Amino acid sequence: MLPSFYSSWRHVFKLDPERPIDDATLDAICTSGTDAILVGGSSGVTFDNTVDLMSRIRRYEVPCAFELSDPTCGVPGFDGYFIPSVLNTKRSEWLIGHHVEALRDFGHLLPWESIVGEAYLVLNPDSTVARITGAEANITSADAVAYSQVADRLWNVPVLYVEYSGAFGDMEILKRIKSNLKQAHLFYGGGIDSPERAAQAAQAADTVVVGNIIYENLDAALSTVGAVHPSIKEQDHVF
Ligand code: 1GP
Repeated sequence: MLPSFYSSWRHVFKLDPERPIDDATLDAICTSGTDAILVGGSSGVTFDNTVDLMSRIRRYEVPCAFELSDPTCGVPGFDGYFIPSVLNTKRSEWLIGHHVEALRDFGHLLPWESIVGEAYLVLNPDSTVARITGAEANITSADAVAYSQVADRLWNVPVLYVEYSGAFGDMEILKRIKSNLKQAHLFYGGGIDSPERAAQAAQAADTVVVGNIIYENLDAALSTVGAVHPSIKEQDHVF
């Protein structure tokens, strides 16, 4: 059976091992009522900074998963691992090449029972991930749906991640993508910096991912949890 540790997640905070975070901020994030912490970053992720961050998060009960884009950073001890592939890149190493190399060298070590393939559709051309992977992010809504269907219907990927990292995305495109999915779990991330945006994204996506704002405005970041999980807001867990 495929791993499904993420299937009930509605709200996730994404922490970047390369970015410093103080204990008080980490405590607020991990006890916020979010469903999980996702560890990952587009650049500067190392084995050491990942171990360091994971061991600090592990003091809390919140589930914690790792987006693994470099096998040399394969830190054991997470609840689950996502392995991203970029759908809309012309540079095939980001779609499949790095993965083949990684499995050739490390496949025998991988904890397959907790590994999930994650198809990324990168839609912000100015994002670091678009630049690094050479993603063709300026695509039409019809193309975005078609990419999603390739991943969902032809390849049966468990998770489709619509990535606008650094900018709030087009919610109409997100809704169109969602309504055309047959089985994939839909992650959305990018520019969520308020309860309103979190609620909007949560109307279309199965899971919303909140990243950057954690480092810019902690209160605003925390307010996104209650927008996705109204019961947490009512219980006054957040403020
Ligand atoms: C980044 O999708 C996540 O990979 C979250 O995006 O940093 O813009 O919130 P933001």
